[in-house]
Amino acid sequence: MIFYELFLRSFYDSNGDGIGDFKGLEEKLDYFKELGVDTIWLLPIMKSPAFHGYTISSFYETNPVYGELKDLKSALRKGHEMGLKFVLDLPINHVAVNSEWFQKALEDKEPYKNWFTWANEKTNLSEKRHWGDDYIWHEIGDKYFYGLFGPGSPDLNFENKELWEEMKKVFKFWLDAGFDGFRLDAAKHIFDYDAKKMVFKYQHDKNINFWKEMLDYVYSVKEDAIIVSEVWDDQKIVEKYEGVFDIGFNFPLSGDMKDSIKKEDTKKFVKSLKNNFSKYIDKENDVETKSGNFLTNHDMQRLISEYEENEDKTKFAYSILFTLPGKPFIFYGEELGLRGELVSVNYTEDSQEPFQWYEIGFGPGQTEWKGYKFNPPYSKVSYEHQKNDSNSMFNHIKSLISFRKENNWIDDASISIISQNESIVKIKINKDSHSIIAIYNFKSSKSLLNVNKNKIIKCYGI
Ligand code: ACG
Repeated sequence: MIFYELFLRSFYDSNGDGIGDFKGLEEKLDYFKELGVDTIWLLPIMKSPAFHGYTISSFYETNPVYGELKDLKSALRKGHEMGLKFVLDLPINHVAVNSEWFQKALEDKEPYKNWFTWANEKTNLSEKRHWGDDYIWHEIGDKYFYGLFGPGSPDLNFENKELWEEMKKVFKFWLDAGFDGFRLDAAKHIFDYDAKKMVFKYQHDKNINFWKEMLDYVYSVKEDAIIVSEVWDDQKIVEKYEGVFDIGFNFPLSGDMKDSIKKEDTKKFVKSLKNNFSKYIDKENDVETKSGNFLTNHDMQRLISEYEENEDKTKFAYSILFTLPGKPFIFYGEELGLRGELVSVNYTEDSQEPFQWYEIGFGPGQTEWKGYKFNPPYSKVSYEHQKNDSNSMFNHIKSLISFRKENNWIDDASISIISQNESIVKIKINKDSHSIIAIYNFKSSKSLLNVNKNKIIKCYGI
């Protein structure tokens, strides 16, 4: 199973308004087949005032700029016929300020007013969240509400059991629409405010209890639902959620892997394999929550920008990614080496520029919802330019995907570290009668994945 994280707005525009849409998705499903990925993680597509869709104004409606529910269903149906699966990003921790739920709550209407958390005279209104420098209480009219992700997105108060039932309806609605599973946004945040002590505080046990009930319900509707969770934290916290979800993003590994390649030093990578990937080391069949392996996502800067446009490092990083057990994820456009730098995790437009179909920057289906800041026309990041160039990023990633599909046993393999020094790491990847030796050279001068017949892979670095 190879995941492709897709931002619909930037993908393919069927009606000429410059914004990617469901019909465009349907028209371009063959692109995923060509690349070789098989499971599409769609970033939020519900009604939302925000470009990214993470603040939802109605959980039961599609964003009209993307099209109608019937268009979405049609795209999913056709995708299924082609052997693709679809996972929906579902941010349920909060809603949009302009949502009917919050607007009714502001008018003190039942039951909505209890669906949010309001400050009282004892609340510390200057409390900030533990990362970054943002306040968590926001003024509106004569009230203050709790909104961890900013003034545009009041948190839902899941102390209220009615909301649990409401969320089950939301899950069912989107499963019925044809989704095969969910990417659970902000999974550690459902309970992160301690109402008794009146402070921000993660309550992981309560989160786990909540997710277990939700997932029991999801599996009762769709037995083989695919569940991916986002718990962005260090290993100690991630481990608490082991076994709750099918797949969990491995944020620590991602960071360490990128850093090692950047610094041309294996130390962090090896440390991370031992600490954050330990469930795969020298063990078999011991993994409950599979490691979701990725290098970048929509909250991060693009990989090639992280490496100051060094294409060899970028290719090398993907070579490693596709040899590791677990489930590989690729963020749309990485296969073309799209660029994008982020000034802040609160402003992510710059890593989500339009997917470039044509070298001249426009043509049928090309999205143009925002101007190019990092990927101007003629910068050789288009599909058109890369598809026939055997050395392109596109063809590198395509061959890695094809390698991984031929060796899909790697998903559930275990690894042993055979040797390591500051330049080279040698590992054995093992499952039943299969085995491969991978040699990663962090200081070499070429970048390629070399698989030879006797099952030794050499990934050269920079
Ligand atoms: C998800 C989505 C994101 C979305 C939201 C809200 C959540 O992917 O696009 O924002 O719906 C935190 C949350 C994540 C969240 C990111 C953006 N991502 O936990 O759920 O913020 C620290 C914190 C993390 C934090 C991370 C962000 O612990 O909680 O993620 O920083 O930088 C080491 C440490 C690790 C530390 C990292 C980084 O690895 O171990 O703990 O993580 O270093 O320092 C969207 C928009 C937002 C908008 C919102 C409403 O993008 O702009 O405000 O929607």
